[in-house]
Amino acid sequence: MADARINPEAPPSPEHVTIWRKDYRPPDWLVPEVSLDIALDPASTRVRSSLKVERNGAHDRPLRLAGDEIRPLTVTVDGAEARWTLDGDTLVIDLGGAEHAVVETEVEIVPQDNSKLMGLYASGGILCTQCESEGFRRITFHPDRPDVLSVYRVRMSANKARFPILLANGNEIAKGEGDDGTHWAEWHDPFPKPSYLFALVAGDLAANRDSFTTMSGRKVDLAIWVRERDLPRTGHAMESLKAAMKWDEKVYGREYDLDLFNIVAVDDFNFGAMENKGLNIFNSRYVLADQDSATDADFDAIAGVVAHEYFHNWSGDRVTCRDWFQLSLKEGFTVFRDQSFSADMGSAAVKRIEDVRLLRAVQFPEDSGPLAHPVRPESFIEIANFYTATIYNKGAEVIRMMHTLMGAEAFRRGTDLYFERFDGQAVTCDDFVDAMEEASGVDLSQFRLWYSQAGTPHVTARLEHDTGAARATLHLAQAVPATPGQADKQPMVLPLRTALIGTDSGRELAAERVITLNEPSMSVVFENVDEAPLLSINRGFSTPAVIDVARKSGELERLAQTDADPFARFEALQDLMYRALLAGARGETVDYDPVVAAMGATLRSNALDTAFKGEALIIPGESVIGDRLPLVDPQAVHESRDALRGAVGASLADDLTAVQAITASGGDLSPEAKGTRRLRAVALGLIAAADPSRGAALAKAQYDSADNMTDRQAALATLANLKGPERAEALDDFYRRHRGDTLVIDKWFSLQAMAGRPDTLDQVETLRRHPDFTMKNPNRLRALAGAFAANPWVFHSGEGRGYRMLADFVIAADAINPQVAARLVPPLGRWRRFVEPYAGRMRAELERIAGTPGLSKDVFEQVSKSLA
Ligand code: 0A1
Ligand code: ZN
Repeated sequence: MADARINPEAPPSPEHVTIWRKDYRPPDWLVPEVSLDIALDPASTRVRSSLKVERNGAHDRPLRLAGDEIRPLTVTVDGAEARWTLDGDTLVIDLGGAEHAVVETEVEIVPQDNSKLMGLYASGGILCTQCESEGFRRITFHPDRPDVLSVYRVRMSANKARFPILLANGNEIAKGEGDDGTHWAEWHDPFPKPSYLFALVAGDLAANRDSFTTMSGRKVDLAIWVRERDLPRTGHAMESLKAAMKWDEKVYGREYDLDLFNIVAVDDFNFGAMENKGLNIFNSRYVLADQDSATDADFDAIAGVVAHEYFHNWSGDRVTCRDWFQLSLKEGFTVFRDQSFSADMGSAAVKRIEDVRLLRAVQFPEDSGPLAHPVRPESFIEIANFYTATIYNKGAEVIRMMHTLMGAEAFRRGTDLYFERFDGQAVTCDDFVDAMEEASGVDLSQFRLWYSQAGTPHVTARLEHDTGAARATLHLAQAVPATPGQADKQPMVLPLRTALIGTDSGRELAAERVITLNEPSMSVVFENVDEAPLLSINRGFSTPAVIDVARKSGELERLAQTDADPFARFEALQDLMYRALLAGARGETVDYDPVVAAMGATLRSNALDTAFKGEALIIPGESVIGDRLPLVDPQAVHESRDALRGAVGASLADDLTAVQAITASGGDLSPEAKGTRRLRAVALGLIAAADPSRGAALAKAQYDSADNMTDRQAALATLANLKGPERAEALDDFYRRHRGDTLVIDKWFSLQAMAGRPDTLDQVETLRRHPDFTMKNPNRLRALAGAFAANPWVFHSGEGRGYRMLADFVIAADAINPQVAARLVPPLGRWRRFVEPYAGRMRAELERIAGTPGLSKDVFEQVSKSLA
């Protein structure tokens, strides 16, 4: 075949090129049908593909099919030998003047050697695929862009004993036995889809089967596929799936469309899970759970991720993205949908607090650092680097703001119009906003800046009260900071849910309303304010902004006690904590009394539920404290936080001891029971901060008597921070008890890497050599390297040793799995935020990574942008 190549010497395409949104062009060729014939074998898989292609518009350009680490064995066009060449990894086929053709190729791939976990790979004896964003090109030659939609027919064959189950998208239409112990199955997916939603799975799997009857009365078969021994841990995922199916019918009017919905759990997976049409593939940590192995947070995460992937069936699969710059079209919207689902299933207040905590911990730093990018980026080198908190979580906040601005009913009219108008199409964020605007009648022209401007807006607020005139005036101003490539910003649309509360009476002086700040500054007048008012602003975190309020003395204390909005009440208490924490970090003398009093009142309040108390009493972590300082001295932040924890633990010892003693049955997953366990954990940590030996004794007792992983893990986390014999005893016991249980052993690694101890870096080094440690498994790598890098005091300790260790992890992991390696870079990328000598040492490690030969484009992009 080689002699048919037009130019066998064509140079490879340059690596690390920047792709721009402005360069988008519709595809030259469409592919209405794809037919695959795959002979599966971990050591050598043959993929024969047949593409029906159609010229798209009038042009004379050849067909270009993307490939990645594959070589064509044969290429034919309409059954005859083709004229083709390779441009780097891209297969270029000359189709002459044909308007359509059938293009067939054959390649060989080696799934067992695929350590990048993109394309077809092996995970613990299972063969599975991951194609988003650009993995399909590692399986076969294809345009592999989301605006090329095809109907897929897939025939798979494999050894029947090793791979008794063969799954793909859609429905199974035929199956049979082959020669030499093989069998085959043919699957057909009637819904046209982009290649990133293609999936297949082959393995020795058992199913938890159930069914769901849709609102129009169709029965859908549901199955969760896992290893036989994991079947008892699939119940929660199945219940979550059925609840999500029902919720999407009720809240969005969306019904499932195939007769079958499969979920498969694998241990080796780069992200959380994947919404392949009719065949979702999951990281096993988001499927498997029981009382003994999973915490409440794990149970909640499973429900959230199962729902997220299911919701993608409409927001992602039926209506997909035109190009990868539009990623937030499906991700922001789907995160908003899964957040709303989880809020409806449990405590809405707690869910909102958790979502905002995550946004502030991950997205705000991203938005103010070297990797800041708009919700709809303008360019990228490696799209895998853009599965970020900005695209997902800030993207969800943008959708939430539309909901706030137009109200639930108009919002639903908008989503109905969006789904109806764009069903079966690949569209843009602007298409979404157009539909919302049209259906609601709300003008969203200025609002669209949320898609194009990066950076977290800063709002300043000051409330004036004229007692004589019984009038209050709220003065608001906004500024959006400069971000890489965007020096000047326009004023944004910031919906601020606001109310005024009587300082003495606690009554509502001005009912809650949405104030839309859309000018650089503005003033809002409230009449009939006959009492000194407290300002309750940005309730429910209605705008993802930093709000700086000029507060009178005592105002936060009053709000922490009286605000009727639980989120605002939480914020007031947090702001009191920050006041003490920041003063401490600046080396000022701190008055702990106000914050201790407010926390005590919260703890003792009869009006507040336990779940809320558990959240509200969490003292902010070192990283988010640092985010509120002009420059960070990690040691000073650590000492300040320790001091506050010690002061609270000592002053509230009796109250804390009382709540630490209250237990909830391990099998009870109600918000109240989860809240009880959460509050216990928070109390235990504070008690130990003030009195380590008492803390150790209580933790040991909690560990020994725990009937669930939440209590056990919380106890172990406290012990892991402490000295004394209980620590090693409990860690050893935990390891012995859960040995071989991958997901729980991940916790064992993390807990030690998260410990706030002077010798934690030594422990991380020891754990790196532990026989259970492997960099090939992304969960395990994150459990160790990701965890210690998220432990600020430890990461910044040892005169740069923590940075060196992280850089070593990045360099070693990059040779195995670039996507996962690249996600370890951001902690070093924050170097500009730190005082010397920290900043220089962090930068030096980024430079060392940058100088490593053969760097992937994933790590190259993160590191070069962090240094720029
Ligand atoms: N669409 C998935 C996220 C995802 C992206 C890439 C992956 O492989 C590298 C896997 C999953 C989601 O939002 O759940
Ligand atoms: Zn998603």
